[in-house]
Amino acid sequence: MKKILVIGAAGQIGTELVPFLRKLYGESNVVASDIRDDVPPVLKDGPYEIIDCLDGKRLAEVAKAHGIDTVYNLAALLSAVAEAKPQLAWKVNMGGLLNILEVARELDFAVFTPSSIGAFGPSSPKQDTPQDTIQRPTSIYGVTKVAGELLCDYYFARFGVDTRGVRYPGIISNTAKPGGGTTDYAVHIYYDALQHKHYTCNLQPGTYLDMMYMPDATRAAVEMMEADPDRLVHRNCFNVAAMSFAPEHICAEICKHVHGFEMGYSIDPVRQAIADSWPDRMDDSAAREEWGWQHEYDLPSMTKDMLTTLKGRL
Ligand code: AKB
Repeated sequence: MKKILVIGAAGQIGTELVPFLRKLYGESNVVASDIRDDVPPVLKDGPYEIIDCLDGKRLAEVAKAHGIDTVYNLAALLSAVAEAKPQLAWKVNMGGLLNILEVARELDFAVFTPSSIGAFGPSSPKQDTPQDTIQRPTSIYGVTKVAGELLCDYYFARFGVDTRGVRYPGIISNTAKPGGGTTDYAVHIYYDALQHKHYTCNLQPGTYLDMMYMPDATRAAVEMMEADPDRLVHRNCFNVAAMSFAPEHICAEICKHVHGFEMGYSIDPVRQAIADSWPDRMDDSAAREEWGWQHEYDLPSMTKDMLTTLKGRL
């Protein structure tokens, strides 16, 4: 049985990944952790520890105490907030990762670290962005994501640490709201549609981005960590895709369910510049070939599920 530690568990992905992992592997086998104690109560349905990813000593103590063999490293600043605090973004995204890899080398555990569509830049092909292509991101978030992919590859090649990861699109979910990303609008729009019948979008019409519904995102992480290592040519940077749309398309889909819903625009120049530098649509055939990745949700099925779930909750 696996013994898993999730670092940075109180964010958008962690609050859904932790219950998903506990269902699969057993409540007591999944330790959730974050830098603070006031976290969503669901994280405390099983073991919970306070860990600052910049404190390697504490991380090693917790990993030893629980006999951890797999770490999901979710501690990171997202793209828009990273642009406001580039030095802190480097410190957390790279410093945290380096600490985790060092402890993994010492204690021999596997590490999942998400990369992102942010690892691409304006000189990467925008359509069907290949698995292996030019990566010259122009945001600090993207710089940390490319460097993180390379660092994880290095720790595998040099020290044999079982490092793995996927390049996530924007993730849409209905439990914890995302904090400080460029793709956040595609979450907030559902809340505002139900609560106000109006949404002000901070990206321009025609801004295509890859997106994925949370149930696909959590399953991708687990399937990646369970994949047969002998089949993996790439390890730390699999493109995973599910749907690609622009703001007007998600608006039109919501309009089918929420009578009278309207969307206006007030463009955030920082987010717009980041979005313009990212792919419109990634090619994820390597993930499909090497470990059988398949998405389940598209824009219509996700929208139906998001609205039904949120209606019950709001
Ligand atoms: C962000 O917008 O920063 C993230 C991402 C795509 O990595 N959601």
